[in-house]
Amino acid sequence: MANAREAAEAEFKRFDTDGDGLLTADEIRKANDALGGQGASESEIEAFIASADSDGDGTIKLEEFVALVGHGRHESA
Ligand SMILES: [Ca+2]
Ligand SMILES: [Ca+2]
Repeated sequence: MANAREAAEAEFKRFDTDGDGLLTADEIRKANDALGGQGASESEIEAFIASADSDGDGTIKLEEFVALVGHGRHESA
């Protein structure tokens, strides 16, 4: 599913506001606010990171993000 991966990469770049190639909790919080404005709680953001952070460094890199959202969970844009 190349399209799903491309969409995930584009979304990752949109989330990664400082462009360092890693999503931090702060960036995820801002992205979540921008997307839905549902005001995710700290624990929800931590749970999201924990679910994606396969190497356990506390941030989400592109391949971790793609692995998470590339499973068909991503909406076609
Ligand atoms: Ca970043
Ligand atoms: Ca990680």
